[in-house]
Amino acid sequence: MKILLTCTSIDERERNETDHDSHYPLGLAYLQSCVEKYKSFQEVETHFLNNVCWDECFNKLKNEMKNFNPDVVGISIMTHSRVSSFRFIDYIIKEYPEVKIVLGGIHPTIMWEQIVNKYKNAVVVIGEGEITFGELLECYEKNSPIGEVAGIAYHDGQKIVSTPERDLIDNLDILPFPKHDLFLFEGKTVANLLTSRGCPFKCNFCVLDHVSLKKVRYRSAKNVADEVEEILKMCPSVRNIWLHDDAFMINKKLTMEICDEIIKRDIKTTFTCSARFRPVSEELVKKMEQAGFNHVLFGLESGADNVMRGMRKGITKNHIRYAVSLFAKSNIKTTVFLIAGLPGETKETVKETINFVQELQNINYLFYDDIGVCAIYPGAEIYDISKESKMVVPGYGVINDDYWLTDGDVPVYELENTHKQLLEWKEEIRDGVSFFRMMISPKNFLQQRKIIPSILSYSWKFNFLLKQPSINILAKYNLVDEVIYSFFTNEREKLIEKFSTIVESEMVEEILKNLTNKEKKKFINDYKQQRTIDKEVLSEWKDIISNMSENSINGKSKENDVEVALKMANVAAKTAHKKANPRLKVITR
Ligand code: B12
Ligand code: SF4
Repeated sequence: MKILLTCTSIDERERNETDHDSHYPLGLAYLQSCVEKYKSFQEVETHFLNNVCWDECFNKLKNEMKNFNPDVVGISIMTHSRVSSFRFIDYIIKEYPEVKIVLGGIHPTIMWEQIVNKYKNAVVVIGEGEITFGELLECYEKNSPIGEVAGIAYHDGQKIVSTPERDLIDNLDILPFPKHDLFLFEGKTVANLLTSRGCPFKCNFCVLDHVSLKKVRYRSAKNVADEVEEILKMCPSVRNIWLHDDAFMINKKLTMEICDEIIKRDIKTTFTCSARFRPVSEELVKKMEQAGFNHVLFGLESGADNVMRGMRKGITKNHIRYAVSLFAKSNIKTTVFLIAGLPGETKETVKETINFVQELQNINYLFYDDIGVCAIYPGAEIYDISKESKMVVPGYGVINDDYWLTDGDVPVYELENTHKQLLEWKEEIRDGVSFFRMMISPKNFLQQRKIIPSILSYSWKFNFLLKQPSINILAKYNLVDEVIYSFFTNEREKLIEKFSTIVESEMVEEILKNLTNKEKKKFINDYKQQRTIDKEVLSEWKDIISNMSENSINGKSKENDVEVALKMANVAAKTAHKKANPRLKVITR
């Protein structure tokens, strides 16, 4: 039996990512390795076509249908790629009606009923696919009925059938490593890996609980290190391994064990991971640095208390300050993601976010270019709220489940504010926190000027944009000797202060060049006032950090983070969208 596995375009026309280091779908890589390992009678081909435009994707798949001539086509669908996937399914049904179609991934896992109703000859695999898909193929091979396979939905000719829920794979170590060689080739420098699956939280904009059921499962440190070694052996050009765990670091003990194993085996590569602000500790950050971690990406989304509480991420400003301060002492770069327009966003919360992010930037500079706008996915709490409150999608009408059968883009959360307003707030936040926006207007410069010392430290530490210009300035102002001296005398802070003043005055000169005399006068006046305000703000920020106690950060509770998360998430699920997904009823019972 021949099986073609693929994912399809996100974008119909423009998307054409040429970055050969782009991330690849580990879900499909796991499916192929499982099918090959346990079902040796299969011939499998897997394609990664999310990152090309629709024409290229479609032509490739048309050729594959003709040349490879599969018996089964498996498509992995995200909400963003549903439109192109539906078109491909229509094509298969028309041109190859005898081919079996199996659909999986986050979108069909949530919208299985709608999809099976639309495609009566397709089977949806709900949730994790490794075991379910294998059993389904076995049925196809033996020509036996599929009704005994747990975790699927299909149309039996009369009605929609959903079989009993498939248990999550508890012991991830039993899985073969994902088939990286499908996506890794000589010259590729980034590989992807998962050390765990799932997240115990339920943020109001996220849909992950439908796959993970809020249960986190971990791999052993040994198993993870074995996979890392295999990747590096298979593709020696790989320099960085990107961990795509949903909640890496949530289990401190396991994170330490993974780091220890990497260190013990003397594995020479760097790691990037997505992570939570909590729990962290000095010991953990040091260990991660030692193991080769060089970049950690956090999801903050908003810096406003109200919006953060509504999101239910289970973190407070003090957790965030603490984590950012710990990483500031390391050589690990931190990125903190933001989303404009979450529930509760107002012009005040936008300002609060800018202020808080600047406070963090002052602790350890965070680099921003673009930021996200709150999008609505089926299965997210904000989707249910939008439906109940009859949110209107421009050009469509009141949102309902039928929306996901249209060609429409993933909509943004317009229940409280218009799309135009959300885009304006996104730009306002970028003006306040993005390095690239700093010099585009006197207003932005004044807003960001207090962060200059931090930007300079970051530039030097991570060889960032300002490094070369600052070397030129050092030469111009004869500061080279002082830099060398500061290395021996521990007077780095003083030097940065002096250096920042020079850089700032160069920036001010640059701004003045483009202003009329009247504007110059106003700017000089505003600049004087801003310096006084900034002095106070910086001193407030300093006080906050020095007054942070261990209790205010980690709480007095003896519960660990996973327990706290589960409590919060269960409350959320009970009140929110358990109707939308029967799988959730199981976990909230
Ligand atoms: C790594 C990752 C990426 C990577 C790689 C994407 C990729 N093509 O795999 C990058 C960085 C490129 C990425 C980008 C985006 N991502 Co992303 N990403 C993830 C992340 C963190 C991990 C994916 C993963 O490896 N999962 C682990 C594997 C084992 O699980 P899986 O993929 O779900 O597959 C299993 C099952 O679903 C099933 N299955 C899947 N496909 C199929 C097919 C068949 C035939 C069968 C039988 C079974 C089956 O079996 C698999 C094995 O168990 C997920 C979160 C998550 N945990 O899924 C978000 C996630 C998938 N991303 C998301 C989003 C929104 C995006 C973006 C659209 C963001 C943006 N605004 O640009 C872009 C899309 C652009 C693109 N080119 O793909 C959302 C999807 C929401 C939705 N409803 O569609 C998620 C769920 C994050 C979230 N918490 O909301 N992403
Ligand atoms: S922390 Fe929130 S956004 Fe991140 S995976 Fe968990 S539920 Fe989703």
